[in-house]
Amino acid sequence: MTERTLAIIKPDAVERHLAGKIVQRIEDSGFQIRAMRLVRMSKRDAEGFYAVHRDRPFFKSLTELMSSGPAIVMALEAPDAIKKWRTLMGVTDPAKADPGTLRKEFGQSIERNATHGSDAPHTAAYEIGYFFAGIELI
Ligand code: IDP
Ligand code: MG
Repeated sequence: MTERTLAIIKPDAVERHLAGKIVQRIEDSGFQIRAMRLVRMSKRDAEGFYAVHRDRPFFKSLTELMSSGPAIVMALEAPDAIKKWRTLMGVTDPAKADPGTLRKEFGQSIERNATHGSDAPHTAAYEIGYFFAGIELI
């Protein structure tokens, strides 16, 4: 089933000039990019985006990172896009991610792990809507 997911190239990866390589991997993997924008989140924007994690010990540091510089937000489309993108990213902690995954290759720590991906259809819908108006989705 064709599906959409929200992908983010996080500020740690944009700052390290890894965006081009990551977009290349997305295209090579067969995703259609349906929307894409460079966004500088405010602290409040990042807190809203990661609201499900507000009680976690890393919330403050995570939202500081996400608002520390520009990120690239994308709506990606493919059959089974949510799972497919999470597989390409690898697990949260780069040290535990499979070889060849984006987080293994480009992540620096469990927090500075280069990319974000939605984890379920309802979060994908919410997260795509957080950054893109319907008219911006191609
Ligand atoms: P996910 O990005 O793989 O879905 P989540 O558990 O949803 O992982 O966590 C959201 C983000 O919070 C992670 O991508 C990572 O940047 C950060 N994070 C998760 N767990 C930790 C932790 O134990 N320490 C520091 N940062 C963390
Ligand atoms: Mg998550």
